[in-house]
Amino acid sequence: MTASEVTELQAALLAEVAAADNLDALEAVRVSALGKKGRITAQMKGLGQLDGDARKEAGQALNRVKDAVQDAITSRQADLDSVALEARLAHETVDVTLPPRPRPGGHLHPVSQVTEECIAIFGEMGFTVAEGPDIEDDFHNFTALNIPPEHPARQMHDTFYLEGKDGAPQPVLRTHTSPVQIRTMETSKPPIRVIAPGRTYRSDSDATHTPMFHQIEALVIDETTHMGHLKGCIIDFCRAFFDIPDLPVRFRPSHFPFTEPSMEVDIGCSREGGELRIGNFGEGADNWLEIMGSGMVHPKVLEYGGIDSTKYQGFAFGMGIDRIAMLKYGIPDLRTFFDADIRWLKHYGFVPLAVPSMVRGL
Ligand code: 2NM
Repeated sequence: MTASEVTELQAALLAEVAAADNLDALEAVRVSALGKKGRITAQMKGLGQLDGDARKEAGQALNRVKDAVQDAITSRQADLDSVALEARLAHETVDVTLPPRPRPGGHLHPVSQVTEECIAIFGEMGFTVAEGPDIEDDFHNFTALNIPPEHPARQMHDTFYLEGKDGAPQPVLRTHTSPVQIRTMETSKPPIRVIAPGRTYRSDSDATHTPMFHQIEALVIDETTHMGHLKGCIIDFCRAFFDIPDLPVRFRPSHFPFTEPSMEVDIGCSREGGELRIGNFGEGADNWLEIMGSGMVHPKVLEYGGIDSTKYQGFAFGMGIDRIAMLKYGIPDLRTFFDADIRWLKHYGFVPLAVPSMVRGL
């Protein structure tokens, strides 16, 4: 091949590359030039018949053609790729600002929804979420909570005991989420502000009790945490959760082993006409509904959790998630929560993409 023939071949191939107006056409050009039976490849194979300097010179010339053609293909490919992308972008438009479809197929269980609502409210107040095991040891479920061995809450009819190792206290299915608070005390230093939502278990089954239910408990510990903080936190929570700004909240003396003093918390309601309604029904209204237990964490509990009770104090409270879900969403029967009935879920369930938040609403 003469030098001018080489130049001609290069010019012809570059023209073909430039003329390829889609990726398939470009690939065809590449194969016809650089493929196993391509025109450049064929010339390369012919080099063996030349000798010495002639072979070297022709080889270098062909390599230059090959590089030039390869470069042209690469750059043409990039151009065609971006043209193809532009075409797709123009064709496949997606408006990401559109709201989710109004009714996707699945639904969130009210327990999940209410848990998320609580996390949103307490999250806004600066609480973080803590979790712990469902299977607990005797220490975290009872002893550290100042529940002595003879306490009725420990008896077989309330607690699911599991098989344990010889000599050691039997493990239990946690009867409340309080052991999570103990574990939090053990592993972190005050100030502490956590909520512990989760499954809990008690050997109890009737119209208002299921053997597995859900609790959420809150714990705040700092040097000067006091009852005023407890009251403000609980009142704010109740009003936010039920979305009733003037909801009456009442604290009634009570007793728990793990708090001193202890208070039960009631919210205002009306039972007129046999129908329960939560809210403010005016001066002199005297209908109350218990929704949680609360108190200042017992110094012995702080010490069991490894916290110096001469320096720190705290408050805690707890409530049943299933129960507050029934109250808020008017679900009459607790046992239906665990029937896994798809029609029930469709009726009482929530749209998964409508995540509760204090900004967009619960
Ligand atoms: C309740 C009522 C009152 C409570 C206490 C604790 C802990 F671990 F800090 F001592 N956690 N939760 C508590 C206090 C729970 O539920 C009815």
